[in-house]
Amino acid sequence: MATERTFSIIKPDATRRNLTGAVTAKLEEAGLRVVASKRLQLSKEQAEGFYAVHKERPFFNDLVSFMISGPVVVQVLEGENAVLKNREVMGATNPANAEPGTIRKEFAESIEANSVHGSDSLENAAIEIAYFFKPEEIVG
Ligand code: RTP
Ligand code: MG
Repeated sequence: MATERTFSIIKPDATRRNLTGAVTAKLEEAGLRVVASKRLQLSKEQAEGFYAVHKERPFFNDLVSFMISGPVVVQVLEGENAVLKNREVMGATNPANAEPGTIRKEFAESIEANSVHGSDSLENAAIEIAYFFKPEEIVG
């Protein structure tokens, strides 16, 4: 097992319902440690850049609008197999398909307003962490 860092976003549907702490508790209960965290209002340009891989997808414009509809909390999570562990505790993209006990099963409103983002690979985690954090803002 390897100690990894992954990147998480608590999305606007969750901050709006004051679920920042509840979502973070789920991450911590899964064995992940929050080693960096900040609350941000994303600009349209920031959201478009972050989700650039999805720019040809039919849901891209709606996704960007949703992600700038309110504050987000961006976090760096550290732990054993953090990338996979975070994906497991998040649950499936569509909350209807998410396992019981996962963040999306308990909190998500819809396939779009699904409360959290998590990096899908170690390589993307490094890119996404660097998009939002300077090295000195991360304290392991
Ligand atoms: P994420 O990137 O946010 O961690 O979620 P994911 O890997 O589970 O899902 P992905 O396929 O990467 O999609 C990114 C986000 O776009 C929104 N989405 N909307 N309307 C739709 O059909 C649809 N599909 C995806 C969700 O907010 C999803 O998390
Ligand atoms: Mg994704």
